[in-house]
Amino acid sequence: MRKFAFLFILVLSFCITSLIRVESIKATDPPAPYGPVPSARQLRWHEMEFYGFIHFTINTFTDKEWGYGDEAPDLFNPTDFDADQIVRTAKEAGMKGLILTAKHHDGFCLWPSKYTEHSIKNIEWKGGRGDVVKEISEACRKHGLKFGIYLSPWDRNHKDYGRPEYITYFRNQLRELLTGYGPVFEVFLDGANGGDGFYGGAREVRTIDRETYYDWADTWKIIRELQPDACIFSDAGPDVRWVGNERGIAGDPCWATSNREEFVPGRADEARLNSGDRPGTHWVPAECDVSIRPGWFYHAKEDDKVRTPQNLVDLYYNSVGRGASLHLNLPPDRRGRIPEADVKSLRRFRRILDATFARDLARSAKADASNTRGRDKRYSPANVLDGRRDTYWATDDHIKTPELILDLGREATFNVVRIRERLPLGQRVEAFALDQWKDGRWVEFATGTSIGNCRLVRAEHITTSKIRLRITQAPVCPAIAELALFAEPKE
Ligand code: FUL
Repeated sequence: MRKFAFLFILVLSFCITSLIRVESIKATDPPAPYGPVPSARQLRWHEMEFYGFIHFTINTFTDKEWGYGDEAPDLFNPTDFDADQIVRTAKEAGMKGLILTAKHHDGFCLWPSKYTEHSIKNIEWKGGRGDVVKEISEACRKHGLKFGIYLSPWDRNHKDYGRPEYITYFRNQLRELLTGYGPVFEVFLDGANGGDGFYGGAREVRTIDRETYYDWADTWKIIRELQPDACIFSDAGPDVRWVGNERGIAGDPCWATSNREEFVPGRADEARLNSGDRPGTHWVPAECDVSIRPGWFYHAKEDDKVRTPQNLVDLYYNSVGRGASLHLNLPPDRRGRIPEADVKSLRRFRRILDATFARDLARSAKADASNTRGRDKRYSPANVLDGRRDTYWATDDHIKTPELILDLGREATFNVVRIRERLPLGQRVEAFALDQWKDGRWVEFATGTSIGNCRLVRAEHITTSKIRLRITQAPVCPAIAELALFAEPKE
């Protein structure tokens, strides 16, 4: 009897320890985050990927890119302003938001600001009751686009520009824009600053100390207080950085991290902004701002210089496809509408992207990996196939250069591979390679560096039944949220 009891206890304790072991395998902790990680507002911004810019002001009517600041307000006189047409065009192009130049360098305000007479409230258009900021922000809400503002720090009209009083003025205007027009997803703070201007009639050159004049830390606090979800854009972030050029081309690599404290808005190393800093002190992803025409504002002489659909598609791969965002400018014409040529090009661009990304050719593949973290299903290689950003494949901590194979079950033809990392765990991968199964062996067809939010590898069309992702360099184990295959339509 005693012997039986002893045996029973032995079996029971064996079962309990095995259960605990199984439990501990199941309860494998996620990998520790590596380096800087994104904030909640940055994560929301990453999901947007593609949004628009609207440059519209007196310059549209004077055929200039930079107004001097002495323009008569009544020059602003759109003949057929249509906020709905502007926002619909953006939406049909696939944009997730729109940022409007509420005030450009010439100082004219597209909303009836209390703090200046140089605004839309003192013109004949709409009897002085017009408000472009209101109309565009409301049309954005109606069509489900997020709304953002551009308020030029440089103001060539204002008499106090260059003196402390102007900072109060600038901040008052920020407050008006951030409280009167609903939620704002991004505040775009331009780097162009200081030089000659009207300045209330002084007509002189004024320069400022870019480091101290705006007391950016306190100015940014106003944005945080009034619109905590808004990302702040400038050369120095703090949330989103300029990509270092206005051609819409992110670096390769383009790290989402930057040593942002080494930059000042309006004074930055463009090459470093283009590639980011690795490992970097902060998460400050890049935004590629670029215009669909040569200028930022509408000029009739550029009507035949609208970017082609294929050129826009290339921009998409060179920005979104490198982990940055594409911020594409659409300048309304003197009617106050996006011109037909631009609309046409955007439609075709959208059709190409839709045809490409409509179907992930790997969706029903079988995924296998050289290692799965704790052999736990939560980190299964199959997670790269479910189209979600919050599930991912990860490996044990000491496995930094694993591989993942997708067996497509049949031959498929593709030329685009999309890879995403699990962003809340930081940017982990430093280099990777892709192989196709060809004539009974693996053949490499692409290599790359940074992944981050999105890496689009665009290759020749490949027909194969299996592909392999090899992580070839990483300081820690990878966390891959997506591996997907697409085919660009052949013209
Ligand atoms: C530049 C400005 O000077 C241009 O006019 C435009 O607004 C562009 C987005 O930023 O720095």
